[in-house]
Amino acid sequence: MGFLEDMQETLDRGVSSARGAVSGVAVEQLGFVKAFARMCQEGWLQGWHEANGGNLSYRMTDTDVAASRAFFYDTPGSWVSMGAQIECLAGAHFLVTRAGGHFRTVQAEPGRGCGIVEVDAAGAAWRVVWGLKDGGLPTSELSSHLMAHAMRMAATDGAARVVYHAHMPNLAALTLVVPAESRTITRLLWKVTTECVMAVPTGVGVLDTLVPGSAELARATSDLMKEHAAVLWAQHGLVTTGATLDEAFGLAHSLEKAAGIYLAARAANGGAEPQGLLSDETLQAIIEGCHVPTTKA
Ligand code: 2HA
Ligand code: ZN
Repeated sequence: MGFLEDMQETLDRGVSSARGAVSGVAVEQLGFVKAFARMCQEGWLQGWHEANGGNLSYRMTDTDVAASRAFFYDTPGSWVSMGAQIECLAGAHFLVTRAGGHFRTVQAEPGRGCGIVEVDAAGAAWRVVWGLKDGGLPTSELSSHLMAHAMRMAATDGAARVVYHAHMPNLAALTLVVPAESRTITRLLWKVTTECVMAVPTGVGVLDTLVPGSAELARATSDLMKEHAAVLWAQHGLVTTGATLDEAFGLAHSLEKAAGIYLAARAANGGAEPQGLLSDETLQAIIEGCHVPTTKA
């Protein structure tokens, strides 16, 4: 889209050009938006976001909201019911990826590939207030994200700000050969390297196959997030959470790497369980010796 069409779109959404001109740094240039777009790019480069696969949301700070507000649409999108009242999200603003959008293209045009949604004062509905150009909607997994945000905020005294969903090949392959069970997969990944339990001390909750975007998937994910900062969806992908974009990405990266090492070792061993997995005793020694705050061992 050229500059003039871009301008027309902005005017159509009701942001006055005069206000935009006097209000300082455009939303696309703000640090949290640049970091969000960079993470989308990094996930794409990892090979975790084919086509429209994956989604990302970030709960904005008051400072982020104050820096962006002058650029919000004069005519925001209509309120959309969340189907539930989530009081801790009342008045929150989230930067989220676009439904059907491709991570590959977010960095090139953040105002199209992502947008800001505002939650109403009751915590019961959301609307688009910036970005998602040309009538785009937030990710199809928005209800999973919002419920996950609420659960992890409660689990972390409000520290959690990021929910990240990606389609990574090794973790998906793992769910094709190992029972989709939280304790089994957590312990297996922790036993692959001495670092995994430190990188992912809350382990990984695992859900058997559920319909993408469904209320059931959202509910089951948030239930597991009482204990786990990461939840694996069998035959689908991973959801991680964190206080920062880096933390959520690092969790995802650590789990995917451990899954890759396990699968490579198993293939090299003729398909049988590798002999060198850490023993229960060694794993326990690492947890105690490194004071790892695991939620379960
Ligand atoms: O955004 O990844 O789970 C597409 C998906 C749905
Ligand atoms: Zn997905």
